[in-house]
Amino acid sequence: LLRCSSAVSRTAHPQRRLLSSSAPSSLAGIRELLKVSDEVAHAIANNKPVVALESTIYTHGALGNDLAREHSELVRSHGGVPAIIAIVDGVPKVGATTDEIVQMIESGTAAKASRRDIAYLVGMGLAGRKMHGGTTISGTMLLARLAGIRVFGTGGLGGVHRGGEDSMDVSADLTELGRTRVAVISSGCKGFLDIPRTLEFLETQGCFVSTFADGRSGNVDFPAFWARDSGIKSPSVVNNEKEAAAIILAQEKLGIESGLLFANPIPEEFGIPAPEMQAAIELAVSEATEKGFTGSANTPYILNRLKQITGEKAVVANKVLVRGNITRATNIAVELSRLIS
Ligand code: PSU
Ligand code: MN
Repeated sequence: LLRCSSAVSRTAHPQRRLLSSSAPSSLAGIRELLKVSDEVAHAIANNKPVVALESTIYTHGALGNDLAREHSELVRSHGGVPAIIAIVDGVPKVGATTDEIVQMIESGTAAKASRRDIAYLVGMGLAGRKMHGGTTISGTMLLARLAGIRVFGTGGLGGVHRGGEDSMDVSADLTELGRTRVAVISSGCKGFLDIPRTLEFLETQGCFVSTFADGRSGNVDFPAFWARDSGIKSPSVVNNEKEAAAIILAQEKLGIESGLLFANPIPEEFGIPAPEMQAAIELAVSEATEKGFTGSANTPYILNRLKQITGEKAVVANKVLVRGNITRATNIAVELSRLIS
């Protein structure tokens, strides 16, 4: 019943097979240009548990230079193969090295790359102007899907910004989740976003949203990044990684080409209740508006300001929750491999 025949079939030409059979036709054009590392291509072709990692969190997340290496080791320590996704010197890569990520950070010039930016950065690279791009959740999903990767662990999802009903600032992460079948594991989205409207938008987009119950019964909230609770009920819950893997596989077997969002609340002892963050968030959001940090510059500005205002506690919490999500993502990928083989 659970046998699956798409990207994971064994073959003598893993990379060619992978890139010709697994990608939705709308992404066909980028096949020639995408560089999948040998390790990741081999892992995908042999149904090993591969976990995609985004690079905006490294280039624009204000969390330090060592994070990519720590995340890669974390995936490996749980039996997975990490696939860092980034545009390095104009080349879209699945399986970028941690050294490449450090170079991107140190250059100080990496662009934040969502779906709309990919052709620009790659095209400019072809024209001889080589630029780096830290891929957001949307950019990472697109390239992961193309390579045949099913699972992606990260920190916070973009969303509908406060006042988004007027500004129309709605993250491209949400439309990507409507059109690209990759499972994203995050801690929900940050409290500086409009969480009810974000969930409404995801429903309209046809994105499945579920929260890990962690033994809780009754109402389970969709989490708000540092806070386990948001006051908004999650549309559904899952109890463990096996269930998550089965849902991902069902989506694939049904041929439903939209994304899945699994929300994983921050561990209780590291959670910072929303009221504690409230004042800092209000300040950062209003400063961003005053100073004109809108559009794609809004999220990085707010992330950086919150780090300055709230200090180490919020940074530690941020790092802890990302690690929790990447661990979950790896465990889900391991369960998926078992279901498929
Ligand atoms: N939220 C965080 N940390 C992040 C991001 C969001 O708590 O690093 C990044 C992710 O890469 C996400 C992107 O995909 O910001 C969303 O940006 P925007 O709001 O401009 O769509
Ligand atoms: Mn935006």
